[in-house]
Amino acid sequence: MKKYLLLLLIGTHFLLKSDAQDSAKYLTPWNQQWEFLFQQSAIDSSWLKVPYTFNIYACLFHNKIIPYFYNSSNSDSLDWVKEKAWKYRTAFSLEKNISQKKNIILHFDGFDTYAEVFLNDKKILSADNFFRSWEVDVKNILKETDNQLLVIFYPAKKMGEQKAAELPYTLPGGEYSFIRKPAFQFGWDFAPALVPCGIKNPVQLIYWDDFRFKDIQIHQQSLTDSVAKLSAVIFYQNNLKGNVELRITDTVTHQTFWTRIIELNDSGKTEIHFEIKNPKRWWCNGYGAPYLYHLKFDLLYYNADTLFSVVKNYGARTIELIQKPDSIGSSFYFKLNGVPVFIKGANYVPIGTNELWFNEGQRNDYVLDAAQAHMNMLRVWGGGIYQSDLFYDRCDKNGIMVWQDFPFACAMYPGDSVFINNVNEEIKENVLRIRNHPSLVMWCGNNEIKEGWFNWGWQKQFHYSKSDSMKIWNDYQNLFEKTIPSILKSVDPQTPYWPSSPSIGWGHKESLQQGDVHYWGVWWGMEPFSSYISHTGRFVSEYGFQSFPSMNCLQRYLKPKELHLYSSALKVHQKHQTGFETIQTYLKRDYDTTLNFENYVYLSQLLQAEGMSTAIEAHRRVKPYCMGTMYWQLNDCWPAISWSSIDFEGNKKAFHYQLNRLYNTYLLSMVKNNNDIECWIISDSLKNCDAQLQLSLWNFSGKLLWSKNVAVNIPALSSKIYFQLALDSILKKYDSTEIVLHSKLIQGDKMISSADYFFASPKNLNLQNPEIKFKVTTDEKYKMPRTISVSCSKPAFGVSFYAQRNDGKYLGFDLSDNFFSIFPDEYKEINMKSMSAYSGNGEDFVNCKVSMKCLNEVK
Ligand code: BMA
Repeated sequence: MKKYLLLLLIGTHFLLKSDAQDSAKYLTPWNQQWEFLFQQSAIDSSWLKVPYTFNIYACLFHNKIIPYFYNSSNSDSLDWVKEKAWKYRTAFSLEKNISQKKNIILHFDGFDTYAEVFLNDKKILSADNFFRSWEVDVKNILKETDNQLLVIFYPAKKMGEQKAAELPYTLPGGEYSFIRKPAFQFGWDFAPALVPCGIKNPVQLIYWDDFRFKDIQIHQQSLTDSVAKLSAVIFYQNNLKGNVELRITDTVTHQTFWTRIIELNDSGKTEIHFEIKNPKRWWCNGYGAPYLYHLKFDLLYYNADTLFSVVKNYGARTIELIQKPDSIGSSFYFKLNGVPVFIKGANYVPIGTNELWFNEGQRNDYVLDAAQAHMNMLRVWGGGIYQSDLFYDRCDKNGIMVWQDFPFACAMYPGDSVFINNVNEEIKENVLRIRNHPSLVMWCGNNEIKEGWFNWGWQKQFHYSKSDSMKIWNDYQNLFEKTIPSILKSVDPQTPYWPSSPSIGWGHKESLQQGDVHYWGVWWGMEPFSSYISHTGRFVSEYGFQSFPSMNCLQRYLKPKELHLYSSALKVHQKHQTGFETIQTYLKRDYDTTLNFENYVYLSQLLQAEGMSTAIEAHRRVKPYCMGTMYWQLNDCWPAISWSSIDFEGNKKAFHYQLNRLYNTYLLSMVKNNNDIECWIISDSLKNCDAQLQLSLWNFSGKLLWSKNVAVNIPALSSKIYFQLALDSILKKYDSTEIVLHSKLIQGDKMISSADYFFASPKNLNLQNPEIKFKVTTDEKYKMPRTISVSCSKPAFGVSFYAQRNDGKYLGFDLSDNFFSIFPDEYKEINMKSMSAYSGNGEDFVNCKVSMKCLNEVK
């Protein structure tokens, strides 16, 4: 240590003692007057105030020019917004300490999408990619006062159309194929076609004299139980000559990993190597703690002034995607730290059609919701975006692994050099940004393009000649099988790459024998839920079923008179062409359908939960044949009737509450196989476990007809049948419409799983009034419901609680459990985890009414 200090003094004595570190000034709508130009007619225009975001729809709404774009059918009448060019401007002065700096740049962390930027009437930038950031040296353009910054956005749709017209053939995807902008913004089967423009993140003026820190990339060279060998590449801009001291410490344990002299150079890049002894591993949720090292890098020079100080998280883990040929096809599973992990997850879509730039942190924390539902992976879907740093940080912290699609979906893309170069830059920038996160476990080229090319009839639909076809497919291969893998090879060689999800369309039997599959036989194919059982696949990365969002969500965005099944405004929020009919067809198979709107909303959620339970239980039962299940879709990008398990307001649907059972480490699953009811237990635990399997047969009048206790020894990481019951033996004695088989798995005095088996479809069950008693206790301080205790006299199903204001408006909330079944020998206490007011008014909670619905009453 002493030796290094001495060297440091000698080596750096000629450095100027100045404030060499870089600093930044933000030009945000909060600290700066920003305006946008609203041109009503050729002669009538005015500059209006930009609110908290530059998003053009939000700007127009806040200036009372358009109604709220998510409400009623408003999104349908806003096409004019995307046809226009929009201008934004601000003026700023420079404090002395900035204007005298040797270097000043403007850093733009993203434009949506085609932007021209002018500073003091001089064009400084043309941007053409939503997914990139940009920097411009403005030192010689800036003045001390009254700097004018102007950004003009050109309509992306028109830009796309122009580029499409230059090709001799049509590409599926239309204009969005040509534009590096999130595809779903152009309209999807869960998203409206609101095509926004705007500055994505706050503009920064960055200034420095001699040294600017840019980034640190940590590479794990090797990992064993005794040592993690790491390298760190530091990127910077530098005018300093000589040596400086670099320290690497952990901000939590205060352990020092490195203190050395390094030499700054003109190439702007220095690589160092260091080690962590006996590293603690980063594990995914359910398999261990997601341990993170918080590595603080301090770069100091001789007088101990700091050139930069930055903290980077590092998680010690290895990841492999194993595809090994076997007697059926080939495996598809992830090994984390050498352990095969059964993936339980969901597909993640952008959290707003307009991306709520700036305030993501204040929105619902979906990553936490995923972790609490025992998930271990999210797939960031290719029709959306590369997520924000906040998202990956949350995944690192919660042990949620990330399967990241590159943003290409359901279309063919051009292959010209301008497009490919643009994509090249985009991919390099984003891979470098995301790859340091231990949660990142897979890059995937695109969503459903290979499936589309071979199965969706594009060749016929767009009348491709043989040579068109060859050219388009070559462009595909060039991008997803050559360009992207070669970038990854140089900047992120350790993360697995999968060119297209899925590899084979669900109509082919091979899709169930190798690779990942998007199984849409249910919903798109209208097959019964039971076909999930015969179509399990090796890794099911998409499957899903729609339901209505909560009444709380519906009431927020639709007027009371629009809340009925034939409402045209409601239809606007259903973006799947035959969505309503599909829900109704499946509902009729199993339930008495109703015209009562609130009951319909409720039944649609039970139906979704039933379908998804059938799928997830089937996927888990056949492990390790199948090693992953990721339903479509976790969240919504606007108030929609969609496949999501959490609605746009953050309310969990019946299905999401069910995940607590379905994705738990232990799962009890009862399924009919010929004349038997098989009782399976699936374990994702790394340890063996002794437990009691308790089975009981009830009739709907609340009488216990039969019961049995079985001692079970459940091996680690297993799926097995522990009990079989002959159907005949039960149906000879009892009427199938009068009974239910209830099972519980008990470890010690804790119930670790439970399941119900019905002998007839819900609509044929003679359910009775369960005489539910519930008692609500109120929080003394906030006067809001705190716990609900529940008991019943007869078996009750789909028991669901609601909180309403005095005027009937539903409040949003998160309960510890909801939509559950309860039996006469059980007592349940559920907790209010959080509540959201209807009108931002805490008064809403005070004395709100708690009500209950259950299937017994609704059917
Ligand atoms: C999947 C997705 C999306 C779509 C969803 C529901 O295959 O990749 O394209 O929204 O189906 O149809």
